[in-house]
Amino acid sequence: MAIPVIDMSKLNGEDREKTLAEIANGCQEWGFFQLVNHGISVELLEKVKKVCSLCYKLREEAFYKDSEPVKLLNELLERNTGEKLENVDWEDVFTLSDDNEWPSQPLEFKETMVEYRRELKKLAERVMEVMDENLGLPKGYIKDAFNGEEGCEAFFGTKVSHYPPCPQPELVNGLRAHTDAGGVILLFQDDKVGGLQILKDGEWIDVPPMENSIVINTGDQIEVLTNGKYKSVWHRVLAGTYGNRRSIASFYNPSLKATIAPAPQLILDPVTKEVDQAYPKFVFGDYMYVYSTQKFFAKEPRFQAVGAI
Ligand SMILES: O=C(O)CCC(=O)C(=O)O
Ligand SMILES: [Fe+2]
Repeated sequence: MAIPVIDMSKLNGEDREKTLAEIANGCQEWGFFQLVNHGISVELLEKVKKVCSLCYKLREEAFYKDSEPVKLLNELLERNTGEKLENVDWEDVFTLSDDNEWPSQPLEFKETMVEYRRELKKLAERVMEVMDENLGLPKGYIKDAFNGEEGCEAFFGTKVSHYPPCPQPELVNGLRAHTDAGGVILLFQDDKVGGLQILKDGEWIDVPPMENSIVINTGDQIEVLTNGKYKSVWHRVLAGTYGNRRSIASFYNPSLKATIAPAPQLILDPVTKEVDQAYPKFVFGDYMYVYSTQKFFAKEPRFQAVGAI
């Protein structure tokens, strides 16, 4: 069993219907799929790998000297109780958005990542339009829902993560299991070092590295918007003894002010034709407030909690 690999260029030719169906299946049955021939140039992707790795090199010493996971793992090993670390992730991470401070080194970092984010945002919007079409929603429905009211704009963030080699990977997670809070996530994984797994039918299965592919997954807001048709899927990253795994996750999320609710077109039971709205309507900022303390727990209580606000 392997997560679907979909050739996105085929959307433009005679295989369009088949490719739409593959994406629908990826969203509905898997919640994760890999896109190849997605239109982002190899040249740009190679530059992104290079600048992110260089950037990490400048952070590496601090990771091993002062970071929370390293300190906690050392303390745990001193106590020698056989416990596992449950409250921390073995990762080095920073986030890029349109209005935060970015690393100033290496010099090509900024220009490369500006271009990368511009391209990835366009790719996210293309993927969302395919979802609109597959769901029978008007073109632009998901994007408009994420933009919210006049004057608000969807949030596009990019999280640059490294999972450095860990001396005791059985005692700590690279990233603890969770579902993503937001909308559509586009992940540019390491070429060689694996570790990402998704929970499928009760089993953890690998999302294998695939050079220059982009992994797509959907978050809790797509689950709400689709009234549960496209479920957000649990995933985690295992720590490893060898290799430093790089992964660059870009999140296309609603504006914090956007109101999110199941699409009216998707709340009718196909058989009884009765209204069956399985999720509440809420403001995304309220959801993030709940998520900030409940990220690594089951999502259903989050929907309940935000519905009660
Ligand atoms: O690093 C990865 O491959 C996954 C990252 C992730 O799941 C997240 O940032 O939410
Ligand atoms: Fe995630």
